[in-house]
Amino acid sequence: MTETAPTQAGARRLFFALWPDATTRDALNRTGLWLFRHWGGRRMRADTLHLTLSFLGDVPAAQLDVLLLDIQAIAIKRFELSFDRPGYWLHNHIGWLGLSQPSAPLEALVQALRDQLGERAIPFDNRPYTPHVTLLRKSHGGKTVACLPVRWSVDEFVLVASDPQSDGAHYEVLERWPLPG
Ligand code: 2AM
Repeated sequence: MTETAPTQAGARRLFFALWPDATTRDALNRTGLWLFRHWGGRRMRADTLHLTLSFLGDVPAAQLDVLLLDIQAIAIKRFELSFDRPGYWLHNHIGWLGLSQPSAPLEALVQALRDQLGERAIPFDNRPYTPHVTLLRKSHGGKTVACLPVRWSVDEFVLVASDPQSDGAHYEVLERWPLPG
């Protein structure tokens, strides 16, 4: 998706996400290099790699306070994901890594977040959820590529602010919610 400057004064561009630990980030980054060799484009910086759970867009400061204070822990136990499916979208030239099998705990986590946002009348992008880690932008894509799966142990979700800059978006993790063990 295209990053543009927030439209409202004091608003911040926010999204909920899974943020990888160093080992997972390195594995994702290596897959990004592998896909880049096949499909070209611009690699995402390693420090920006993430899985979006719910994209909110520009959120006014007052609603950010509601998010920080009011979003409740979610009673979904820690779980594992296997990112084993590379893909390319023609419409936005993104190369990504996703899941070949749906993940019930991931879908439950996304739904629980959507429920909490709905209860608080906080708008979010409610299109069907397609889990993917963006690895390449402005890519030309190409023939199907096989990748080593990247395992991701999910033990928390985070709220992130996106700050568009000339070298791409910079992200700041604003808050973390651990999942029960
Ligand atoms: P993308 O990587 O497929 O562009 C920050 O922009 C994060 O929110 C990215 O992971 C981005 O997905 C995701 N996102 C989802 N919907 C978006 C939208 N409508 N505009 C911008 N980013 C969006």
